[in-house]
Amino acid sequence: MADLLLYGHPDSGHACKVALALSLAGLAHRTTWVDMWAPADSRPAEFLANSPFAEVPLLLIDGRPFVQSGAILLEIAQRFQCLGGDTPEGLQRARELMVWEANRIGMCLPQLKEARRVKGEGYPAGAITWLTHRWHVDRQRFGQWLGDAAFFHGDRPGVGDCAIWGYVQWLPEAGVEPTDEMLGWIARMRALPGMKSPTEMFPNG
Ligand SMILES: N[C@@H](CCC(=O)N[C@@H](CS)C(=O)NCC(=O)O)C(=O)O
Repeated sequence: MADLLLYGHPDSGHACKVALALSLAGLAHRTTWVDMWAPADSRPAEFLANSPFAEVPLLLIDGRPFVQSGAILLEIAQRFQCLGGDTPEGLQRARELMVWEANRIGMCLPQLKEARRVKGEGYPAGAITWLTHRWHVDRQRFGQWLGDAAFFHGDRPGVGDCAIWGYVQWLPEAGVEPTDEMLGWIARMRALPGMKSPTEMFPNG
C-alpha cells in the first residue's frame, strides 16, 4: 500500500476535494495541517520544499509530490483505479469535470466566499457583480452536467463529485443560492459514509 500524506487546511476547498476523494476511496492516509492564513515562510519545511507556490493541497505519494487539486484527483483515480478512474469513460468524464470545475465553479465560489470574509475589501468595483453573473451560468450548467443521475459520475460518486464538492459545500458562505438539483446532490453527498467535515479532514494537531 502506498504511503499517502496530505497537507491541507479546513478552510481550503481545494484541499477538501482531495481529502474527500481519499476518504470515499477508503485510502488510508495521514494529514498535516498547514496554516494557510499564516505567512508562507512559516509553513513546514517539507511542505515548502514540495509545494512550488506554498499552496495546499500537497499530496506526497511514497514521498513524491503532487500539486494542483484537479491533477491530484486524476492521479488518485488512475493510480488506485477508483472513483471513476477504473474505466476509460470514467476517466474521460473525470477530466472534463475537472477542467470545467477549475474554470468555472472553482474560480467563482472561492472568490465570492473570500469577498464576504473580507467584506469586499480589495475587490475592485464590479468584481462581485461579474462573479455573481458567472455563478448564475455555473448553477445552470451544474444541472446540465448532472442530468437525472445521482452523482456526476452516475450512480456512484467519482473524483468529479469531489472536485465540485470542494466549494459547493459552502454556498451560504459564498452568499449564493442553490438550485433544487444542487440541494438534492448536496444531500446525497452529505449522506455518503465517507463524508467528513473540513475539520475532521484536517484536524489541527
Ligand atoms: N489551483 C490550486 C489552488 C490552490 C490554492 O489556492 N490553495 C490556497 C488555499 S485554497 C492556499 O494554499 N493559499 C495559501 C497561500 O497561497 O499562501 C489547486 O487547485 O490546488
